[in-house]
Amino acid sequence: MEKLVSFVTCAIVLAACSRKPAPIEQQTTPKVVPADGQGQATEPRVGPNPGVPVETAPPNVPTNKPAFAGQTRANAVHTKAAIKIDEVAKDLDQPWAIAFLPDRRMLVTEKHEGRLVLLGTDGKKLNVAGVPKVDGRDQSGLLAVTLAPDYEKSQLIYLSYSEKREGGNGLAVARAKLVDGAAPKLDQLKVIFRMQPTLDSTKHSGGRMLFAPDGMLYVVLGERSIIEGRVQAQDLKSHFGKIVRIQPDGSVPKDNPFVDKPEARPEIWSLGHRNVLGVALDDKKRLWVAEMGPRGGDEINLVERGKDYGWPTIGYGEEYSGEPIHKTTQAPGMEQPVYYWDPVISPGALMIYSGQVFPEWKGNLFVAGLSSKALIRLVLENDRVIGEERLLADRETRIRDVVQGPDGAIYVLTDGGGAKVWKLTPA
Ligand SMILES: [Ca+2]
Repeated sequence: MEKLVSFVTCAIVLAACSRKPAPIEQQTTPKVVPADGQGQATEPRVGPNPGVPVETAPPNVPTNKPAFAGQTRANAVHTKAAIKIDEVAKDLDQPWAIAFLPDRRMLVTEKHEGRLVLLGTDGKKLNVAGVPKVDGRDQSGLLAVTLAPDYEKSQLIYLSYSEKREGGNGLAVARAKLVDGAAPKLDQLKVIFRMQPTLDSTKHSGGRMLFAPDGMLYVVLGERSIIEGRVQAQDLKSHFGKIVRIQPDGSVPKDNPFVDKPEARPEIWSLGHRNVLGVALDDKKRLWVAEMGPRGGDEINLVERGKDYGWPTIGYGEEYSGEPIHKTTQAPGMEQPVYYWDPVISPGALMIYSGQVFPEWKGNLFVAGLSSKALIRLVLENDRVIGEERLLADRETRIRDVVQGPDGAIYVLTDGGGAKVWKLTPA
């Protein structure tokens, strides 16, 4: 049996290796394959050959120089094995996040309508009743869903969403008991956190959440996009442009970095973020984020306690109008991104692979690419990016979320109307 397996593996690797690489200029326009074939193998090789960067377009801000070698435009790497893609769900409406239940059903949020969908392993959908009313305009609505670490005992789930308030809106985090069955519903719903202050903006709420091994919940919070919010990313009196760390009941952990500063909001863990939309832990349980930047300034950051990630003082991008935002790309007391993209890829989510199904992907970062319409793979060594790959680019589809399933397969949630969930396994 072992021999057979290794023969099959070799055959796939050989098949992949014997493909004649196309000239670079042809590969930058990837061939389109039908997007809805069940179990169809896809050609993972999109983009230039190894040894040159994946990104070939000119930067928006060519005067900006990286702070260290490899901070941007890493050389292309290619996955050896072909990938099989199975469509496991379809017809989702503006979905934002997926979370697996222990029995491998999925919870999916639908942003604009504020629907929480319980997705069966057969693809059948049930709407979960009792979701709070959301402000579903523009980038707002029902955002992330996360299970409590003790879900099997408590049945508690956490939702982040934009809520309408007197004088504007803001992100809220609620937890509730998921009552399972033919008519699933939420019970004992309680709001445990409210982003402050209230502001009238439909953009940059952040919203993704993650439980750390110490039981604390990290919630990422955007800076609301408008200038009035943007400047608060450096202000400890505001939650805007911060990552917060709270107890599962919303209370403040005593060891948070700013609890002794009377003027600071005590939930703050890190500051100076624009619009973090991806969070993941690595095998050392460190917090990595993917941050939606301005034009020419998407970032990957390794987030540490109490540190300042620079926005809007420093950065690598510019306004959408082409006007400058930052005077400089570096400043004392402000952290450099591990990696940045100019032009941007528009990260929707971040996942660090730790499964057994794709051995060659272990420890790699996966970014859901919205405007880049790809699943972006980053290979790291000593906390630096040494390779980049754009997977699924042949599907030309915006990708909103990416998670590792309990089975070790990778699940990709596409964006917009008529969205799908794809399951990725080796072909
Ligand atoms: Ca930054």
